[in-house]
Amino acid sequence: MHGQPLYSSTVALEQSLARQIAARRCEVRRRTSPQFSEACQPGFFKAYAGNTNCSKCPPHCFSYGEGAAICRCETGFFRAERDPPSMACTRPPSSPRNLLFNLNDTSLILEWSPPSDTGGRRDLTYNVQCKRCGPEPDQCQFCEEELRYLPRQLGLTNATVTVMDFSAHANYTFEIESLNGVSEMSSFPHPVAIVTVSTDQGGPSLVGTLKKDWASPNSIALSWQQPEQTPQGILDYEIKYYQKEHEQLSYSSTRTKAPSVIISGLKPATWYVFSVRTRTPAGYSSYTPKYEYKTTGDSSDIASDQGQVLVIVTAAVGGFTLLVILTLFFLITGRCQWYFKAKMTSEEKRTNYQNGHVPFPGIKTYVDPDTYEDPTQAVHEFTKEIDPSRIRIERVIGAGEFGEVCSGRLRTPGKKEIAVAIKTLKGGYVERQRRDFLREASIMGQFDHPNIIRLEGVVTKSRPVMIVVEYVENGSLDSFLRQHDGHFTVIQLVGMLRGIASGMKYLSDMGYVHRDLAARNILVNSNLVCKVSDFGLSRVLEDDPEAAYTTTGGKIPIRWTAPEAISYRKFSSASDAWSYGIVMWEVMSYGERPYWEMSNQDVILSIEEGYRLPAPMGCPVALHQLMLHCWQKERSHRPKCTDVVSFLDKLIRNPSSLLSLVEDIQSLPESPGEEMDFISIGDWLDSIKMSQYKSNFMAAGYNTLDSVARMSIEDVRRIGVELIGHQRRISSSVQTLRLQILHEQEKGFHV
Ligand code: ACK
Repeated sequence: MHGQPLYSSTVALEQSLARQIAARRCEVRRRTSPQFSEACQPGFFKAYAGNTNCSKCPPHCFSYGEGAAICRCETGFFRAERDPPSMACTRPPSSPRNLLFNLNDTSLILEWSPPSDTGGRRDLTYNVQCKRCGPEPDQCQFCEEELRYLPRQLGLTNATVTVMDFSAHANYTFEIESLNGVSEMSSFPHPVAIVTVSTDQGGPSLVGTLKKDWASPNSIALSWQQPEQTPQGILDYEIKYYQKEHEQLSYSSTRTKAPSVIISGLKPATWYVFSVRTRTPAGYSSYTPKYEYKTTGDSSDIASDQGQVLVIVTAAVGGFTLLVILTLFFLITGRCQWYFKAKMTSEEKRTNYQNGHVPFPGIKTYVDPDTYEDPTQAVHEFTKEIDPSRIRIERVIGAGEFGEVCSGRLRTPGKKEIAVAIKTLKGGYVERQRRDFLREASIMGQFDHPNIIRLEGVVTKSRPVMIVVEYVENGSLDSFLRQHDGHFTVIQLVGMLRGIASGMKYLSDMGYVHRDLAARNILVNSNLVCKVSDFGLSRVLEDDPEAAYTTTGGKIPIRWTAPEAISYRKFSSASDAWSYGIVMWEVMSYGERPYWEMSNQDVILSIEEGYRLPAPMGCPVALHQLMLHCWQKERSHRPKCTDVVSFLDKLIRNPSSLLSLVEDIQSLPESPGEEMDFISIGDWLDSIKMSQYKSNFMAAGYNTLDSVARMSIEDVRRIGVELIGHQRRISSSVQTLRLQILHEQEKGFHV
């Protein structure tokens, strides 16, 4: 673990608290020490001979005789090689709990809760063992290398693993064992949780050889023969690929209905491994054997591939016109882009994918309005012009960057009048402002999803210019949650998160990267349905008061943004996943500001050092784990929106999985030691800006930090902290304190 305290409302103050602890401990040891050179009494030890003090044996250790140099561990407890003599003896953890699996078409996700007893250590890891069993229980064999595990099979630190490449019609038994630094010292078998999974999918036939048609520095085109006997018909093919040297890390996959595909977004001069399987109504086939192909390294290679591009394109599109073929040709070669930018229709622009995103055939793809030379054309294409006589403005509800935001009514002939929000462009604008204002409408107009704010239309032919969207009764999610602090059940909060994830899945499937996902940019209706809003790429960031300029010149909402997007503007659906994790945290803490009052610079440095936001008060373990998953440094390890949606669905279907709260599993060892007693409750409350409750703590008998660290949320309420926001802040700091004590315990105190 990290050698520094975890987040609290003031990390710096907590660091200073830690220093104070050490200094005070040193002083007290000096004051209370027995004669320097005396032999230690039973129950005490002195690791080094000479003028040092005798120390009390730490928990689960004993010394019977006098003059002990080390305390021995009680039966069943151990000291790992690197544990200092001052550290408590510890034991192996109990087994993982609540092991669940979720099997979908391509992967099996195993999830579990941490053991109820961590053995007093924090170096908890998990290993996965797999056996493949026949009909009889004694017909089991180890799965060997046939399966792939993400992030890995052994030494997992998070309580989840994704298993891939399993076969149809097989029974797999997975054992999850929990381990810590003393597990190997115990002669007892490692405790395991076991689950058996049947993959009873159909087994349609394999596709033929996978052939490379052409390659360029960033793309590879593949084709294959259709399976000969597929009576039920082929729904589509799934192509799995990964960079050869990253075999065990992650893979990407895409689908196509045709027996060919162009995979783009690849690195130049790099080997990739591909395999394909078919999907029929009966299920998936096995994958083909793996084929390795390399992208080309320079422009001469592309030239040699161009002829083949045309052939493939011709084959794929059949009767498409020469113009389209040439358009693709020029797009791929990068020539004459200005010409086609002006001439392309939206359908053709859909092939101009964002961030190398390869959409599934048939799924609508987002078109960047900036690819239109004349942005008004995009407005015409994606929005409906509304006659202003159909709009009745009722009242001003807020202020946007371009003008007032009003609520009102919209009449549509033959339909019921509806409530709308109307964004106006204030008078005296320049053309660039008009264009930026309407860009949001051109983006929104392409979306149609219950969790995305719906565009009704625009007014551009008269003044004021307006964007009319559905009215969402409860306004922005962040202020809504702050106003209703503590009012919702966990299931209601998870339902909101599920809606946001579903909206984000829709956006990422369309190839749209939001870049500014935050609770302030989500709107909530009267049924608590959350709708993602605020579209407009760079404009959104200019508009966002949270966005700050980075050293690379961009304006970025630091607290919500993934490290790679802050450092080198690598925005992607994976960076949106990071922001989604922050939104989860905002929701579960009822609109608390992420990283509290830490400066942006401290946030960046802390994230870089590996720190992550702790669980908000009352947060189920499963949700905090999902947040941590979204905040993985390696962006390819973060969950996809589709995984998030199905995970949240599962939680909603099994509400009992939400019962285990983070504070429940962070229990303290029996005796955390005297060390924390030397920091006053007053100092601690000052550090979290809650000094007004000092007398409440004192009156209730909480006069040491050790006793405070054992408080539950209920205790915080009971001593008279009435404001929920304050309960939450104190509870969150109690958790940090608890982690700090555990951490100090683990290190042992060396003064
Ligand atoms: O937090 P709010 O009430 O929700 O204040 C802001 C304000 O306008 C400025 O953006 C509110 N707002 C924006 N769009 C909508 C909408 N579609 N429905 C209801 N309120 C909206 C937002």
